[in-house]
Amino acid sequence: MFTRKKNLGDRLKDLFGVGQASDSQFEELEDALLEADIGAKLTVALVESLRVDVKQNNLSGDAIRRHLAAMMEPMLKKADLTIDPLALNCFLFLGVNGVGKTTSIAKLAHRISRDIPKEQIVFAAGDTFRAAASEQLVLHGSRLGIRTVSQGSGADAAAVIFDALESARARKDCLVLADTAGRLHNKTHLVRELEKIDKIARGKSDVYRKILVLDATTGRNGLQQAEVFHQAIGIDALILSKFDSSAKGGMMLSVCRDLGIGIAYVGTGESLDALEVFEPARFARTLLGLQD
Ligand SMILES: Nc1nc2c(ncn2[C@@H]2O[C@H](COP(=O)(O)OP(=O)(O)OP(=O)(O)O)[C@@H](O)[C@H]2O)c(=O)[nH]1
Ligand SMILES: [Mg+2]
Repeated sequence: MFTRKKNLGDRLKDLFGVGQASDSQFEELEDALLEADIGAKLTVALVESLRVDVKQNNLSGDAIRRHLAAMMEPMLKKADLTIDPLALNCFLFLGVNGVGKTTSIAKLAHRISRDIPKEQIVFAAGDTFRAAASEQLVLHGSRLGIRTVSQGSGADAAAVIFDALESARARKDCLVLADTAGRLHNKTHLVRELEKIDKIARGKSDVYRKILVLDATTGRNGLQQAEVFHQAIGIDALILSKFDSSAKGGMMLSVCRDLGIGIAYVGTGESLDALEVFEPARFARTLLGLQD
């Protein structure tokens, strides 16, 4: 199991008592929000307006945290990843090394296979950079009963995704979940490779979504990752992985607000079941340690 560091919720739990909130309590709140990756500007703005509301409404104790959660909720955006059952859908998974792309593909397939026959779901092993990457996806596929299109390491990622989409079209499959290598975003030639994949996936599918996976434990760096990928090819939805191991994830407020991208799912563990539909209210409450 994880050794949980003292996270935002734990820090805030006992911060505000029954009496009037003091300046030092608001300072402590500010520190805690900063440490939870909320970002300096947003933290200051949140605490400022919270101070006013607390005074005006005479809030104390847990009511302060609940109020803060309600302030955060509209800053968080929900992304829709609805699948058109009569079309060929393609979800392209992006993200830096080790964030949880491949695991998220398996989790999402597991989830979706409740609604769509797994025979109509295909994995595309587009991470051709690492030798073991295709095998990892093939293994997930065979456990789940899902076909994987792969060409092994060193192959052209765009060609693998092309093949997967062509065969899916021929077989009247419904969904292609395409993996990519976790290093595509910051070198010019690699961005060009991403653009090539993007063009093929767009041209060969009816519904196409680019999903960026962000690791909750990487903190503010997640915002930079989102900026880089969004600028390179445009991102439609986010998956926040590893929200279980730290319950850090405050940077998602900035990602939603600054980039206007919504979150579709939250990964809460390594098992196939550990993928939850993102709900802004629930997320804000979890972040602040308010889960029921
Ligand atoms: N605790 C926890 N672990 C996760 C979660 N999602 C993924 N992991 C773990 O994170 C590690 C990396 O996951 P992968 O899915 O291989 O990540 P990736 O982005 O495909 O990595 P590369 O292919 O190397 O770029 C694995 O050990 C996963 O089990 C999650 O939501 N919670
Ligand atoms: Mg992978």
